[in-house]
Amino acid sequence: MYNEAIMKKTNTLKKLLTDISSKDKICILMHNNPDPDALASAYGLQALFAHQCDTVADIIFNGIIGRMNNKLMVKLLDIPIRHFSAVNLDDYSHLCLVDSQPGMRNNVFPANRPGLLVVDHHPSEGKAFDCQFLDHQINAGSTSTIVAGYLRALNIPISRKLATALFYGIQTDTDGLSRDSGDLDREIFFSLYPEIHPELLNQIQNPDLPKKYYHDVGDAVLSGQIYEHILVADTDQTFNPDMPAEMADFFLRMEGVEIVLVYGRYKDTLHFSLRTSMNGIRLGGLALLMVEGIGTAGGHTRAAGGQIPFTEENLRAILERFYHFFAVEPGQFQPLYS
Ligand SMILES: [Mn+2]
Repeated sequence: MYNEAIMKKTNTLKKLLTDISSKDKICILMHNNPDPDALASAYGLQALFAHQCDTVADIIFNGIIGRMNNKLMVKLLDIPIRHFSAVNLDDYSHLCLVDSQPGMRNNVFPANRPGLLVVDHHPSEGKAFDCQFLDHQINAGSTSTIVAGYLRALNIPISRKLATALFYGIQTDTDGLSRDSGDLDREIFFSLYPEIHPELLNQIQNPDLPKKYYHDVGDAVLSGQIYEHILVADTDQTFNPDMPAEMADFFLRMEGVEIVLVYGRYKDTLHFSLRTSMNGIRLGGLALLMVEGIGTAGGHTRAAGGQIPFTEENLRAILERFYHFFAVEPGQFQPLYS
């Protein structure tokens, strides 16, 4: 599992961490509205600092933990997170960032501070930043894979709850190794499996859902429009900002559907998600194109998403760009449910 490059990187990391002591205050920042991969990789880095530096690093998030699954993950796996608004980053001697990079619009990493560790697998947005240890593996299916790799290489014990978190992080980011993943993801994923807590994982995967959830499902189904293999749906006002992503996954399972766009409003923000089962479309790039000049976006080849301030004009703009990208017209679409 551990080729020379990984060992070399791990040794560099180990050396860097010898300069950190229990007196240092470490902050592990995740991207806004953290997903399971961000949560798990932050949790893993916390274990790394505890073991190597005998210090308790704080895990900080901004935005919200939206999805039921993610809320349960935090609760059941005892991930100790703090909200950005409740801390002052100036109080920390060292800042780390996982599942994102300084300068990206999906995080609140301060522009005037250098990073200690930055670990990510998303394509760079080309902005330079200062950091002591950068591990940017674009071929990794998840940041959890990279962090679990450090723990393994340094023989750091992984608790059952941490193993469950890392396993779930890889599972969700790679859709069970079926998307944007490679050999290292596979090896780490299977090596973690015997160490997870299956009952807790099952609860996280199958949470109780509020009535409002089914209301949003109804809106999405009733609004669905299909043309050939493309489906577009509107969840309207949603009870949480992850509903478009959840509905996009749901619609991608429909026979014959290979490209999905779902959007919906949460408070004053329009959230949208893109999914495809096809090869050769770079949805992350499409998402950036759709929000150009109006919002933020990111993602991978088969899954991506973004946020824009909600106005009819902005909504029209992102839809036009989406239709234009696939060279289709809204008028060609037929209602899914009639
Ligand atoms: Mn990730």
